[in-house]
Amino acid sequence: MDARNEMLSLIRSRRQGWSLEQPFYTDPDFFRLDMELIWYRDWLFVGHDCEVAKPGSFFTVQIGTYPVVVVRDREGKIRAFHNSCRHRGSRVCTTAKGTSARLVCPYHQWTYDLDGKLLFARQMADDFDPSAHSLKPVACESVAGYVFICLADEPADFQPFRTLMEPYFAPHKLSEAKVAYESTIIEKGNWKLVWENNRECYHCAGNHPELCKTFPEAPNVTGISGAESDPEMVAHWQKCEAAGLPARFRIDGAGQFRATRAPLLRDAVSYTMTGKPSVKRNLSDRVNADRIGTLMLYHYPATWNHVLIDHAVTFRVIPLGPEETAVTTKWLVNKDAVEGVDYDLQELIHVWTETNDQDRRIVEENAFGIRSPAYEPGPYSELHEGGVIQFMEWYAHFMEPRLSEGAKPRL
Ligand code: 3BY
Ligand code: FES
Ligand code: FE
Repeated sequence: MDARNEMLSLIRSRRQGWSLEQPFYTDPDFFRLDMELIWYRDWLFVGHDCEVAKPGSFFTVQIGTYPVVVVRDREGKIRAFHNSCRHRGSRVCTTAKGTSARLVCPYHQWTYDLDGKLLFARQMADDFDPSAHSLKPVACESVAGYVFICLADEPADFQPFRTLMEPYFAPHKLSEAKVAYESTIIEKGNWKLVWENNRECYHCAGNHPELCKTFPEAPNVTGISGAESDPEMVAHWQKCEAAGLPARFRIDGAGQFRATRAPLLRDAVSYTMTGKPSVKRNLSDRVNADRIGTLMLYHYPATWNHVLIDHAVTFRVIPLGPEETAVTTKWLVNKDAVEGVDYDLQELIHVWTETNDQDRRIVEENAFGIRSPAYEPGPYSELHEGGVIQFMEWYAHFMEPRLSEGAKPRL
């Protein structure tokens, strides 16, 4: 049986509420199918508006085999292009980030405008048509300070996500923030293990001593059910909404994204060891309420986020191989906050730096055990791992129709 049919039959025969069979976490052909059917087709968070603050600022990102450059053009619009020169295919932008008035290919200096048009190509034939050799665009949308791209020729409708996310995030003015710090860690495990771990806090008490000082391990905070019947959550939502901050738990019909606010433990306002703010200036002057807790958003398959009163922590997941995933974390603060004056960088990043490293080890140990021939799928806790069950449902329902589109009938 080919990999496509094998994956389809394993998805159809899987036990709901149980982890997946081994090849979903290890097999190179299954990985290629994840890339083809999810990562090359859906919207992916890649970075922030504030990372391309001025015309000509760009950053690059690699999604599987696709190098992409995200750049702000002269009109202020954020655009994305395939980072592959229309001459002989060299990467045009070769650094992680930069600023340039034009995009100049280092190989033979073909020169592109910030809107992708080819401006100069030296000494080509008389009948050479520059207008037929613009950089190829990649679909790109920016919402409330977050830049998303989609590699598909016909991208899915971005509007439902924008409609849900924008009112929650706009008051925090992340498009005007700055990245105080970023880190990328490589986790030796499949990207789905990174998500499975993220979608539950069953592991928190045993693994995250720093985070547990402020972040509640209650299943209705991380998971997808129970918050509406929790008086503390409902009171928190009412308080935030009275201050103009949408707060209620909302999830998309297909389960691909959800936003909600939750209070932090005790009187904590920030992810520090004391719970006290780590930045003296608030992120946004549009937020005028105390103890707003954390605004949490995920969007499968590439991002989860926490926005607090004084900073935001954003996460980007990118698969590197069947058993390797890059997780990039960015700490955003008010653009006028000065390091060493308004915040101590080590204090700002301490809790999530430790938490990320703890989660990396968890994912790597999980991957280790799954490689065993003795591994078999195990049951999730319905109470604590409802979020993981939900992730798996999303994955299975996303993959199944796409796999069957291309599956060859079995002989
Ligand atoms: O970052 C998160 O949202 C998840 C929730 C629980 C564990 N992890 C911290
Ligand atoms: Fe880019 Fe030749 S490959 S200019
Ligand atoms: Fe964790």
